[in-house]
Amino acid sequence: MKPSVLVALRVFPEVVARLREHFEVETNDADADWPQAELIARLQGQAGAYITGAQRIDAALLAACPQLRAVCSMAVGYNNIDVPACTAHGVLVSNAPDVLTETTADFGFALMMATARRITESEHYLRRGEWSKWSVDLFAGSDVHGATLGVLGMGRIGQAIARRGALGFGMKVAYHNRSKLDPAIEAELGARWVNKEDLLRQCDHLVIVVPYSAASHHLIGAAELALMKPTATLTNIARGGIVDDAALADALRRKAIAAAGLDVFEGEPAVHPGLLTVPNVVLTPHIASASLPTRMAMAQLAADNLIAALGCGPNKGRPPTALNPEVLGTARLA
Ligand code: 8YV
Repeated sequence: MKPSVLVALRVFPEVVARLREHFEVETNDADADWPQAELIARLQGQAGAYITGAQRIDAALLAACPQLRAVCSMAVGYNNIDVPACTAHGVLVSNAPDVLTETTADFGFALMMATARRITESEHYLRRGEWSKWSVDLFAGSDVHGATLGVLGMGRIGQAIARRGALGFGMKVAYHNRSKLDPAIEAELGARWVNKEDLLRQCDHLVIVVPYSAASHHLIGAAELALMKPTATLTNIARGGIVDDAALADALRRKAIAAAGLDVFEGEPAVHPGLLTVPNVVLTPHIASASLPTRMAMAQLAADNLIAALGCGPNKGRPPTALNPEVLGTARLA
């Protein structure tokens, strides 16, 4: 008998068809996120869960779903999954790194440019019919080329953004990360490590790409925003909760920084009301990885992982991007 799996989000039909070659598949065709109790109820008897960033996999869920053997996410960020608890329960976890790096970096750069050059703010003005004449400082923003790019979190996506800035736009790159880059990569990017406070003080355009964890909760709040130049911009494509949205809305309202570009929000899809009423912010609905080819690659990678984790397909027993491969071969997955 085929193992059964739950696909907790609406995903491309090609991907579901592939999963059906190996599994009995229950899908979420309504495309609405199930409340936690319903997710747990639907996971009863399922060997695998195909998820994204919106489903919470915690110790209580694992205890309530003893048949679960693999949790495969089509997102790179996995702050919604308690990986140590999964490991303790012998449940394999995978995420979807690499396939979205360049697409997400494209978007981060685009959002930073739209923020610096006030693209949506000026479009709203035009759409409101307020454009009556050219004037010398109409929506004058700040330059991107030649400016100092500050990258907070220098992982794969941070480096891809830095590369765009340094090689494409002649930007000076400063970064802050727990670990320093390999000197050869620093040289290629012309990137210099600075502490967080200096990064905030020096940068013209800050781009936030750190993973979310308890340690990065409100990494940027009122005190950090106060260090930034009044001409600086802040772009967040990482996770809601890294920036204190209430403090950011206040800083934008007071023009303590010039502008912000936000793809992620605390408590999304809700957005802090203060951010909806200030003009100097570009807001997008968590779409940094959303090019069709990339979303397909992310979805297929999650399927590759699930198929392999549950002992099927060409990678049988070797899920390509497992986060806790140490559970392979243990009781639940043997
Ligand atoms: C996803 C992301 O779209 O991969 C991630 O970590 O943030 C995005 O690419 C999002 O997680 C979907 O929930």
